[in-house]
Amino acid sequence: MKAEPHKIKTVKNLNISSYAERDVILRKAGLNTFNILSSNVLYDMVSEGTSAKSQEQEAGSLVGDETYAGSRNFEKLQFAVHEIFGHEHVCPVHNLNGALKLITTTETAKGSFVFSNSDLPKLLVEREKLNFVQIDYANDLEYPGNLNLKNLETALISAKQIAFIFIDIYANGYKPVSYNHIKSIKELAEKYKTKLILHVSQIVELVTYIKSIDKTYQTKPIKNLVLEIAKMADVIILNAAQDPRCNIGGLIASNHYSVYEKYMNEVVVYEGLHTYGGMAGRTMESFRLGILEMIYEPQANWIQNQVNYFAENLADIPKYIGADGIYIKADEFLKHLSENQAQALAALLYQKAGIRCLVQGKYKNENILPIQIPRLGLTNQQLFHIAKAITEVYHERNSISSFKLLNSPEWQDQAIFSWNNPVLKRFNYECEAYRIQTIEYVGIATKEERKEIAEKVGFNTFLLPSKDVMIDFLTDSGTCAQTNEQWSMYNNADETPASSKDYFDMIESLKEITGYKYIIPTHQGRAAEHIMSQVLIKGGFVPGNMYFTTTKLHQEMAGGTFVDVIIDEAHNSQSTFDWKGNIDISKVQKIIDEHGEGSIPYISFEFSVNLAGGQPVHMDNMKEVYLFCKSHNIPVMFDATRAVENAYMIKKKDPRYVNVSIKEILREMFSYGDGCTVSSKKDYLVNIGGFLGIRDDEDFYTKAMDLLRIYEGTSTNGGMSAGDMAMHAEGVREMIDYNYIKARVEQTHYLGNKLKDAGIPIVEPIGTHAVFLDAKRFLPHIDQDNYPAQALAVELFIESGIRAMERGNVSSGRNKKTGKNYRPSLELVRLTIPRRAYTNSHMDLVAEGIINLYKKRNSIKGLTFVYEPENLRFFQGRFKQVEN
Ligand code: P70
Repeated sequence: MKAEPHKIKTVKNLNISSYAERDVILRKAGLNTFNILSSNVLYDMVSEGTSAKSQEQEAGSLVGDETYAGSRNFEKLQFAVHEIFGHEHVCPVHNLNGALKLITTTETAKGSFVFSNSDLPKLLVEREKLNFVQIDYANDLEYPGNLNLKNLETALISAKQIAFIFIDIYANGYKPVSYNHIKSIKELAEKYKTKLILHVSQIVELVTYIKSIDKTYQTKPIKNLVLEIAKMADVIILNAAQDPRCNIGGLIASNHYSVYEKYMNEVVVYEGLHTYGGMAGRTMESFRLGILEMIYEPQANWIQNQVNYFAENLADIPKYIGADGIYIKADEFLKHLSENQAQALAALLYQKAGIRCLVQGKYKNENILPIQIPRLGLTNQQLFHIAKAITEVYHERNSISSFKLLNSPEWQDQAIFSWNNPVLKRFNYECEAYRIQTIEYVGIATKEERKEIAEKVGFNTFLLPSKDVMIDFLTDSGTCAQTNEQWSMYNNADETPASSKDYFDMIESLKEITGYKYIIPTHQGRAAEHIMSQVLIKGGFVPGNMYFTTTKLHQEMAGGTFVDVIIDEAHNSQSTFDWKGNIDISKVQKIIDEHGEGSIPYISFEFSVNLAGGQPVHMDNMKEVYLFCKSHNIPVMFDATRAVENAYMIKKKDPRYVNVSIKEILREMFSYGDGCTVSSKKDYLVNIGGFLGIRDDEDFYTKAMDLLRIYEGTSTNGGMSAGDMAMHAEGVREMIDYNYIKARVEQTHYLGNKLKDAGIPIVEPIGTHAVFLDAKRFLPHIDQDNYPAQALAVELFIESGIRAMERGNVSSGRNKKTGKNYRPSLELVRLTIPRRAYTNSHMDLVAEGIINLYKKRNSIKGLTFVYEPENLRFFQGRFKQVEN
């Protein structure tokens, strides 16, 4: 897969600092990046313990059996280890150090030898008075971790007593060992009657590498190769914070009971009991799930793809490509420095762009600087930017002329340096301002399977099971990823039907943005529409800038008639006017001329108009409409569901607002209205919720509150849980962040521009929340009564697993009197982009799928109804294909 086989579930906001701030921070840290506080780091480029977890792993950390002995989590962990590694006896440890300690302290024959391909166990081996011997490498270009077997055998022969052979299967993170080599070493271990201990923390990365360069293994599942390799060992040690993507934890496993027994007895001295080994129950549960998940092929391939992508963007840089990132040859990068090249480069990268890389272990003059990628934690867009920063530093490398040690440290983390204060070019950060915290796997069905599924659900994308959908662009409603801050608010909420602090938090956050006196929470947007329509409409006409299904329905249920007053350009999918959401005041004047101003209960004014293609309203239009309505005593009620996207477009396109904050723009927008209904599931960054805002009309407020108590919930929750209100309060604070909203809208534009450049007919300008395919131009051979947009949405799913929504003839329904379809001017497929949930790699995949489909568009068939509900038929309708 060319994109992540998962979407984003939760995110962690990044810390963006200025060049001047970093200068101060770096000095304070003695130019040693280890000592920089994480809250001052933009990108922590270390792979250990930093990976994104799956939502299942995250959930696992809530089902810990926190007991001293015989934890359920340990039992389950044992099963997973047996299934994936084939070893029966498991000794849990608190981390990799714990594992190294056990394998060395259990060797009681002092002076016996440990032979290794990595210096990982060296310190502990020597502390235990064993002899550590690092065997020479074989200089194998593909497998630089392979040893010179002759030298190993000679060493084995000459050693009086051998403790074990230790093989790090991906030595130092960039020296992989081959399958056959491990086999040969196992044979030697048997021949010389010693144990082979494999360090398998990056075994999936090794196997993925082996598969990518060696045809023999290409078609072999990762699972099988992992099992085969692990079974060759007498003992495996595993760091939970590597391939299993946990933050801490580890284990030792073996098939020999006698070996395991020693560990089991020793584990109580250093780690804990043999059934928890220094890990919390919840850690074992996340660990277990991580072990089961890590062999998932699309995920393993994605991790490797990212490493390769990162490396490709660092073409000029002297480096090794490793298991989890790239390893810069700092001594070549900073050739002109005579010492501390890796440490100096780490300082430069932090100063440049807030990137933190580490040099760890015993202090020495280090020449390799690892730049590891937190697994699943970053997007390719971010990696691209990081690579760009590194490349810029490479071109500016001569700005540094010295990097001197000022103390005599034993360890790298103790070192303090001074330098010549190099001055670097400023680096502009233009990326998602968050990193990925947890992920949710997406559906992976084959094309053939999808074909069957589409038929089964009557060619209606609303009826597709989400588990079979790869990229879900059905809606941007309630589908956004949450931040850690939102979750912590949720967890801290006071659940009560009475007055919770969270209710007040939500209300105050919205008063601050809208400037309205009354804010009434509802469970979602249509509930607010219902209440407002019931209070304000007593017959008459409700002008609006294009209909929205639920809005119009509630107006009609209250006895009103919707009248479309959007400017004509909005109905032309090819018009490129920037403000297609504007209201044409002359159309409102016409209603007044014909029926009198008293016939209009209010004007329904939507921001960033959904069904026009996500088109914004100009600030002057809001002002003019408001002044016009005021002079006719007509209230202006906004549908402010996508207010922030509209505000962003104003900032971007109206030169008067370039330096005005999103919050101030919003305040001005809301000032041109008397109230609003909102589905908070969109711009307000929550999965559920909505509200009704009223500027100051007390009578309206009192009546609305009565209905709220009848239809929704209590007066202080409106049918929302305190947790959801707490998340909402935080969502409002986050939605006005310029970096966030910019990345959000620009992602939509990124996809739109890709399609446009490929000649795909889309609605222009590109919307803020969605890209709309123009089905009339995409499928000119299908008559509108054979629902081209519906047919296109279905084919898109079959072709590439993308789920989109029809917004055309099916959605607009039939004229009840004539029985004929309305045949609206816009016959569209909406590709709606959830907030913070997908990456630009997903956008690339979607664009590719649509372009492929466009090439075979002539083979796409129209549809007819086989089941047609009377109301909102797009939700439940079923179709069959017709011959064109
Ligand atoms: C969408 C969603 C909801 C929505 C909206 C505007 C501008 C109000 C609402 C209702 C969900 C949807 C709803 C009906 C048909 C298809 C999809 N739009 N105003 O995907 O809010 O859903 O919270 O009750 O866009 O566009 P709520």
